[in-house]
Amino acid sequence: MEEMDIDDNSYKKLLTPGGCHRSKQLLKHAVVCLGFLCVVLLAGNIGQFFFYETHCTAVIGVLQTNNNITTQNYEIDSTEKNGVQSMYKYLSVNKNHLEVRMRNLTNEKEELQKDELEVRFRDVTSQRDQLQTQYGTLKNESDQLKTSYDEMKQSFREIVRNHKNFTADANQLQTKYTDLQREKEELRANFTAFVQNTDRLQRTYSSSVRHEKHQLQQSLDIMNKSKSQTENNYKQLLTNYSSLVTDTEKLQKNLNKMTDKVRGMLCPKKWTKFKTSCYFVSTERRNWTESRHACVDEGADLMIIDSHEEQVFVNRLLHKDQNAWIGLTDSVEDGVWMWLDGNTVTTTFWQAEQPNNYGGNQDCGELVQTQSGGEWNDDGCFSKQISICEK
Ligand SMILES: [Ca+2]
Ligand SMILES: [Ca+2]
Ligand SMILES: [Ca+2]
Repeated sequence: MEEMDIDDNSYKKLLTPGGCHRSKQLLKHAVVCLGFLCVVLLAGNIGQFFFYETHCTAVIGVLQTNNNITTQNYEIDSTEKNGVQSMYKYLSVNKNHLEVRMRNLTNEKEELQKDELEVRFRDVTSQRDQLQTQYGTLKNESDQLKTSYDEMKQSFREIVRNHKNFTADANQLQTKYTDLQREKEELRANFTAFVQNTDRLQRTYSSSVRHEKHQLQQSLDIMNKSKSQTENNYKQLLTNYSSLVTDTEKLQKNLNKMTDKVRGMLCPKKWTKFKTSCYFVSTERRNWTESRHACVDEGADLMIIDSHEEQVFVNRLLHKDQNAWIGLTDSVEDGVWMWLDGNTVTTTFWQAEQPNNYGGNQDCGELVQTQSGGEWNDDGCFSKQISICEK
């Protein structure tokens, strides 16, 4: 009967929540072991119960039979009767104890199953959350991969397009290379022909050059002879030219004499003759340009003083201190006085401190009547005064 004592503290210590939560794996093993142990204990208790029930009933029956026999045959030993009764009470108490323990074990088993389900639910929930997180991560990675795939696909298309372009360029370059090769061959052929021609010319050069040199030498001799003849002819021509110039000068002098005679005989009315020229002093006042136009209209021009004698003659045509335009100007280059026939003035009869280009605007010359035969002054061309024409 002592083997039926069970150590409850050991079971409780093993089945505490802290022990069950060490690990999922340990819990599973513990639950399996506890279940198996509970089944074994339950079977043992049930066996004990039935054993005690059977044996005690049998013992009681035997004892009752013996008691009846003993009562019938012998005097009943009151001490043994009390012992049997004590044993019966003990067995009854033990039976109740086992029933209570069985209920406790059943409750503990249900508690353990409930805790296990909660733990499993939490584990499954945690795994679901992890899977959800992993699913999100995988989805992001999938999206990134898809984006990368699209980009790579686009890049691949560009590469294919570039490849096509490169291929086309390569074909063009190949065509150009072929053309260049053909041109190179043609140039090489031309160069070879050129070299051959050069060699042929080089061979013929010596003989032809010698022949041409001989001909040139003959031509040079002929030209030297011609040169001597030409030089002689040139000298003769120079002599002839000098005699012609002399004759021309003589003719020109004769012509001048004839002209003087003609002019001496003809001078327009109101014009005054001096040597070979005719002079006219206008009465109307005009500026220098208008005065010249008036002279030109008469077939003349503003007078040119060629000598002091001519100036003295003209000076007598003017009244006392009268000014008259003559054909003298420095309008082309200030300070460079020229006659209207384009000749530079050499002999001058300027007044004292003239020409002074007064006011920076005196470019036309005038004859000023004086007792000494007249003097020159530069005046503004816009000034209106009389003029002297000569033809
Ligand atoms: Ca003159
Ligand atoms: Ca001037
Ligand atoms: Ca002046």
